[in-house]
Amino acid sequence: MNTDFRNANIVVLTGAGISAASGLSTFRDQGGLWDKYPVEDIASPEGYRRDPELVESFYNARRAQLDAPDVAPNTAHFALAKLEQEHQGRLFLVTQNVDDLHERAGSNQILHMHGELRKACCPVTMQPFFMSQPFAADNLCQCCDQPQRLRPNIVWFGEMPIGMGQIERAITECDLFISIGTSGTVYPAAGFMRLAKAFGAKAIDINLEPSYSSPFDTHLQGCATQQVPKVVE
Ligand code: BV8
Repeated sequence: MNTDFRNANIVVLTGAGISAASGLSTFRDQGGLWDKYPVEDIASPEGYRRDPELVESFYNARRAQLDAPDVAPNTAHFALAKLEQEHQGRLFLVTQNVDDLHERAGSNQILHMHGELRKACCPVTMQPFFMSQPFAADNLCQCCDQPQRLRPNIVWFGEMPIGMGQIERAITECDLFISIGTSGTVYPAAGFMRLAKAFGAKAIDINLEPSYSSPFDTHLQGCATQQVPKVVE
């Protein structure tokens, strides 16, 4: 890490692009998830109410993909785990991703603001917990008098992302904001860079292409597996 930032408070925001090299589809690239599935039917509470089986099959398929032998953390995930080691307590990693590749690379302090594929939650309590079996009509919660159909622990459009207070505090206190592999189209995550800059942080964007119209201080254009290790070393 550049000597200027050795003692800095750093916030890293990751999106689907950091997991692309691990074989997980992004959303809005050519052939991405939203090319194959209508987002309003899949990633919204209304879509889930309309057709829970469709939504369950979408998330069951993505959960199964996480266990595929060729899906593993890549050098960008490992570089961030190394950065966490070096920046004990001063690195805040917030991810829009619902995969577990940051964990599998060794990162510990991770906030999944859009939820996690490997977790389910009761639609009443919204309490998340790890679940290995697939989502299905007879897969019911045990916490309610009237057992409820367990739903994916995923933040859908129109639902409040997880940990917003914690995220905003970290961003307003950081000296360096690094965005990796996100198109910057989904709020509130898409507004984090502006918030960081408003509080005086430097902002770096790592992306295959410039993802935001607004001015990052630095654009490192290229694959995350190449660019992230360079920033961290
Ligand atoms: C909320 C489910 C409020 C998880 C997802 C009008 C204007 C502004 C905002 C809105 C609006 N209308 C509605 C809104 C709000 C809405 C929103 O932002 N809509 C957008 C589309 C306009 N947001 C919400 O609804 C959020 N909630 O606002 O709640 C609220 C307040 C109080 C009380 C209640 C509610 C909820 C947002 C979360 C939605 N869930 N998905 C899942 O299934 O995985 S969104 C989905 O997009 C994923 O979560 C994903 O993480 C997220 C962002 O996508 P990216 O990660 O950026 O992926 P993408 O494919 O887009 O881009 C990949 C990038 O990587 C590209 O730039 C590519 O170039 C790059 N790349 C590719 N390969 C590589 C690479 N880079 C480097 N290396 C590579 N190898």
